[in-house]
Amino acid sequence: MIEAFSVGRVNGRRFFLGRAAALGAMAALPMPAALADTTIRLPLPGGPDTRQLTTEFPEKGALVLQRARPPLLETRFAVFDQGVLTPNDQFYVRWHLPVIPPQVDVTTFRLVVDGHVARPLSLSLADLLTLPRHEIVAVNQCSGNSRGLFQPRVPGGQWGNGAMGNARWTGFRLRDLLDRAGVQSGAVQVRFNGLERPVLPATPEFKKSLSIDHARDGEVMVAYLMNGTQMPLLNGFPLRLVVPGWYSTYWTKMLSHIEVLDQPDDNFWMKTAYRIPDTPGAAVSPTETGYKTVPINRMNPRAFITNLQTGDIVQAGATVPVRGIAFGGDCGVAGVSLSTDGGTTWHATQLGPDSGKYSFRRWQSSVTAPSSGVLTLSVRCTNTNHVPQSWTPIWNPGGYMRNVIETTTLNIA
Ligand SMILES: Nc1nc2c(c(=O)[nH]1)N[C@H]1C(S)=C(S)[C@@H](COP(=O)(O)O)O[C@H]1N2
Ligand SMILES: [Mo]
Repeated sequence: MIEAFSVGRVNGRRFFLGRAAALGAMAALPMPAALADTTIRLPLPGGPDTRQLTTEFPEKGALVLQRARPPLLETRFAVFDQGVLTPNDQFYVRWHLPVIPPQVDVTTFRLVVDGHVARPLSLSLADLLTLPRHEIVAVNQCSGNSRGLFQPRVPGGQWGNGAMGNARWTGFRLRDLLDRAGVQSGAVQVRFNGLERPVLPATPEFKKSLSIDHARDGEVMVAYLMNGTQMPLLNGFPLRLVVPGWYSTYWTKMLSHIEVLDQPDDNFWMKTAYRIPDTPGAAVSPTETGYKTVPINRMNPRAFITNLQTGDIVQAGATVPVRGIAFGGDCGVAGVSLSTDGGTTWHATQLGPDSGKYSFRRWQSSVTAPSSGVLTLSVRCTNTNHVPQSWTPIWNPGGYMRNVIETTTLNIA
């Protein structure tokens, strides 16, 4: 049984109501017959071309199974064509350590804030709901999204492009919480930890840190709702950190401990893992060694076509609607352009409503199919910091930060 909660309203203030929801333990949900044993096309260079879909995870619909324990579940790319927000039951899932609580008791749960603070705190969910409410729409993207497309191939989860999602996050600013605890002078970083644990005590717990200024910037927040509703357990119920514009490795799920540090964090997940080359665009050549590295940080711009796939067939001379999503990374989308000639000429597409600078932005356009051969559609986002996507795929041994211009090739009938 998973102890879930619903959100109610008393005296105008939202609060959590504990309730035992019969969601079942992991892997216990019945699988709709239509989806059992279904595979999906997800071709990666060097294979495989197909993947298994799973509906076996609680509160989750059909996701691409990359690994079961700890779960790595990818969003089916077709989901991104359906709206600007990624539905909670379709949102990708990534965990590092296998011992994830199958339930969280919302009445006994506490968030601890300690370390270099004047007043260490241990707060219930009800306490946390008294903090001023804050909301943002933001893209949550794994550092290794699209890693499976790296050539030469690199170790790690072989994701396609579906290790990302966009949601409305509701909660409170981290700064407001830190102010309650009273950060002391000399604080340099803030470290975050969740409820899950490794199998062996020798394995380092999953802890990530942000600089004190970043943690207090008024954008970093702790969310208790995702798309206006209870967060799925696997996406961090009951609380998760949201770090707009930064890769999701910092977005600690099941957040239970916040520690203000007066020394830089040198735990494994900061010092050794999730580091990128300190080079332009985090790119190195596959043979390069001895370069300096830094912790991965801000996201870069990306754009995708969502209504067409390579190999689709269009009629000669037809008007082809083309649409998709884009995001600026660590800032907004300035524009999305489309090219049918490999980048010699670009034309601007029409942008959809702006849901905030850290959100997906929808775009649309149409092109005329040629009389024969193929139609190649390349799409490029330029962000409001004037950073465009480029034609050269970056490479680094972690398989991080892919953002090459995407090209979809259609066949003419
Ligand atoms: N507690 C906890 N939080 C975590 C992780 C984790 O392993 N444990 N993984 C991080 C990484 S690397 C990613 S990509 C995102 C995935 O978020 P999602 O599962 O909600 O899509 O969670 C982040 N937060
Ligand atoms: Mo990740």
